Amino acid sequence: MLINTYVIRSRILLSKQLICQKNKFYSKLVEANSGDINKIQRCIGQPTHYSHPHLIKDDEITPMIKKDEYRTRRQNLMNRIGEFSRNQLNSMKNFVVILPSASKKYMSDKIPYFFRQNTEFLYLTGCQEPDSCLVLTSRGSEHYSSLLFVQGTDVHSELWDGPRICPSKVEHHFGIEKGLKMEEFENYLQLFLKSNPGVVMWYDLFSIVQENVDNVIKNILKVRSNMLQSPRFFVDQQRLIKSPSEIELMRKSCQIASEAIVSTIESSHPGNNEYEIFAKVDYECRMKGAEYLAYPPVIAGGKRANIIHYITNNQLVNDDEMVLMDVGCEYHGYSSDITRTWPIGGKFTNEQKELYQAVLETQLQVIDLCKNFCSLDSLFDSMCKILGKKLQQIGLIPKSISEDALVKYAYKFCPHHVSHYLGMDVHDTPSVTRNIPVKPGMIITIEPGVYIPENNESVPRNYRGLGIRIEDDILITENGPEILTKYCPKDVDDIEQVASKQLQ
Ligand SMILES: [Mn+2]
Repeated sequence: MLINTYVIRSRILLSKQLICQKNKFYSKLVEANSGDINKIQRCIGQPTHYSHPHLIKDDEITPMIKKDEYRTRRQNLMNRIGEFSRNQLNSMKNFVVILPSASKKYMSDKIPYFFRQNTEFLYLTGCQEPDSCLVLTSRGSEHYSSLLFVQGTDVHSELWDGPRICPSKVEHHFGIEKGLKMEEFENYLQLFLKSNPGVVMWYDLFSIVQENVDNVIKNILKVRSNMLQSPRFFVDQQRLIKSPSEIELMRKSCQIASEAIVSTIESSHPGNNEYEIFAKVDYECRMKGAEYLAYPPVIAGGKRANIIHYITNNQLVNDDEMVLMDVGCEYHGYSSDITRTWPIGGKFTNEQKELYQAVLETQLQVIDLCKNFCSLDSLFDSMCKILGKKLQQIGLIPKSISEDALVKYAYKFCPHHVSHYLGMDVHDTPSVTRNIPVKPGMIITIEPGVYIPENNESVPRNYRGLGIRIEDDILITENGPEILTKYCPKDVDDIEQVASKQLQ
């Protein structure tokens, strides 16, 4: 076929022009965009709406938590401390709250550990920068000032570790009034203390979060006699009651871990090494969006379940053994904490089933007791009584003994508490006592267990070496307990079904 060459030539010319125009347009577009991107990247050391629009909405600082919520948290903390100062310290004077961020830590020469932000600092700022410090100052009125000290930009460090925020962008990104360079921290504090004599400093001297900040405070205390108080209790009090967005994050964290555990139990089989089970649950959690596991998991086959914090996870699991797996994940700063125990071969032995049933029934009854809003300590007392009676029925505890003796016996079989608060940290808000009534908005674990060491000759041989724990995460609501880990099966039949899924 013949083709008119003129047409072809003119088409080529036309398309060349078009390409040229297009190129100019694109290069301008790229220039404009890269300018913006460079600007943004130069200023921020963590995901934002601009860099991670799939993760963070435009009014959020971290996923699902808005700038306003962080602002309210700081305001509430200042109100609580202000009220305490007036009522308990009889101090109408100004005060300053100093909350350091975590430091970068190294496992060996220039090799960093994965960074995890100090929880209190993260709770009040949403900021993921290491070696920073939040300073809140009150001048006796309702108004308080917020300052964030950051390391600031540095070409060499940023080449290795990625972008850092410029102090000038702190207000825009975190809603904190002012950003300053960390190197100005000591001077600022000295000046503030000088112009506000007798000011109370709220800083926790007993847990060193960042050595740099700690040294500054200690140096100041050598020459000044300012009163020092720890803000920890007040931050913990606040963190104890979860906000609606925190509850949603916890729901998701619990759902991810639950589903990961189901897949892991399904794929487990006799002859597995514990580390294979570890790898599977870790993989599943991350694939579902969790950043990492919330703590080193316990994957304990057979008698190793009796070592409460067994994290070696390097032994083979035999056919007739159970696996006790205590694992949770961290999802955008919120931790789940679940334990399941299952027969690796898909079917419990009679003794395993009998003990499992005792632990499960105890757990269900203790969860139900949450509707009475009793304290964690009183849940523990109830757990000992309920479990003790069940072990009496099985014949592992003598029948005719006093209630006191029964509780002591049960405690021998379950030597840990039945509950702790849960949230951003696995053992959340540890400065809050466990003898206060639970309230709506709190999240707690319920985790009874039975552990029978191999050398316990007071029980029949077939029970020796068994270890079982069942743990769920519970949100306290006005209408009673809500099990956030409900997607993780635990009934005998369900567990056997899941455990034998790939063995059939
Ligand atoms: Mn726990």
